[in-house]
Amino acid sequence: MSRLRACRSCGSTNLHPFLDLGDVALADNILTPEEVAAGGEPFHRLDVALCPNCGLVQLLEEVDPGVLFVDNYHYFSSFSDALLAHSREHALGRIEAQGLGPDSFVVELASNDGYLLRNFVEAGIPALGVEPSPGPAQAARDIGVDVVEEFFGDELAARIVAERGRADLIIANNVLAHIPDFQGFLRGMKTLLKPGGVVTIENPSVVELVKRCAFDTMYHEHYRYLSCTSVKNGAERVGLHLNHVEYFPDLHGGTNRWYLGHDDAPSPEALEWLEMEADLGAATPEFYDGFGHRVEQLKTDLLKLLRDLKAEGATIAAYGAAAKGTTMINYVGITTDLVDYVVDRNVHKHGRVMPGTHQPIRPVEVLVEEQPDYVVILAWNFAEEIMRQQAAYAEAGGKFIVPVPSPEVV
Ligand code: DWN
Repeated sequence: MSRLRACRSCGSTNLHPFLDLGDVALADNILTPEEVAAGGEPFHRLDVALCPNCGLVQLLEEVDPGVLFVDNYHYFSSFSDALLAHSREHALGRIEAQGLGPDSFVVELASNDGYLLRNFVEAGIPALGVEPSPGPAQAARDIGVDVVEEFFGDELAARIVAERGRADLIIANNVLAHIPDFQGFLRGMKTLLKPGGVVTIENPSVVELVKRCAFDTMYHEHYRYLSCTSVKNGAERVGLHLNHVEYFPDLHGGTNRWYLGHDDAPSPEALEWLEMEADLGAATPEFYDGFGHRVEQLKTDLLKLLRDLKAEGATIAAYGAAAKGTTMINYVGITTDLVDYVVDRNVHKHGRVMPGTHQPIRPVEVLVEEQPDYVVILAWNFAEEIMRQQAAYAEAGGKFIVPVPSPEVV
């Protein structure tokens, strides 16, 4: 663990802290009850600052990625039908747009369980995943995806080029925020990308995060919170250029897809997004000041709602042992006297407990079996999918609580 002294992108030391969530458990450190009883569960300060020089929002306390993404990391992308559909659409779109075929080469950084590369493998297009977490990496191999089980950076990029050549397409979904060395990761992309090739990067937008009060998407796995502005500035520092921007409002609380290339050829959409962020002041302290007060108000409102319901004798569970769920329950203080357990479809999480507050994680079928009066949807980014899936629970009288942007019983 280390405290940040200078911006991870431009090196400026003029950082502007704007949110402090206190000591929070590690988001995906999903322990067994025995591991909790053994003691030593790590908690780290979760505080965030803006670099006004380049617009990058970043954590001030960095936890070693080897601690975050190896032993107890149980995040598997394929447990979301919506994400699988979204990823397949992107893969097929790139195959068509770039005319990818058997002589092409596609690399995904943070390829997880093969949720996306499987589409290229099925199309007969040579593909390579880079995934440091052993569980997801093995799950990818089990479906025929070739994986390098390492962290990506300058050195691995050069090794891939030497062994496999440069890539026509590099995909990096929900990973540019996940590695301490922001510029080294981007330099690796520059090295690996074939002339005329395309990099696509997906990540939740920090602008939407602030607008939606989605403070719970801040956790130690996310070293930074990205905007078109900060991605453009970071990319240009290594000789890549932001050439196009797409937006997916319903994915992970509002996700941008940024297209980078060796050439500087911005589309009208890219220029519009950069202008919109400039008009909002997304790289200025004023845009972030006041966010802390809104977060504190959400905490107060959610705690009051849960305490009032418990005072009425209600039973309350939660849905989604999500990383964002860890920040929410730890910062708000949703202990086991308020929420009894958390359900999740990810079987790798069953029998374990939520980081920090230690609610048991159980199969989703429990909701219909035990019919708690309320279910807090911690994975609110999938609320529609989850409520559709749990229609039987709702038909039997169960009610959902969606905590973001402000707590609401639906
Ligand atoms: O950056 C990251 C984001 C993109 O994904 C990663 N560092 C970790 C992860 O964050 P998260 O865990 O908050 O993401 P999810 O995908 O919102 O987590 C959803 C949780 O809910 C997973 O544990 C799976 C579960 N789930 C479920 O039980 N039933 C999800 C769906 C859609 C469902 O129907």
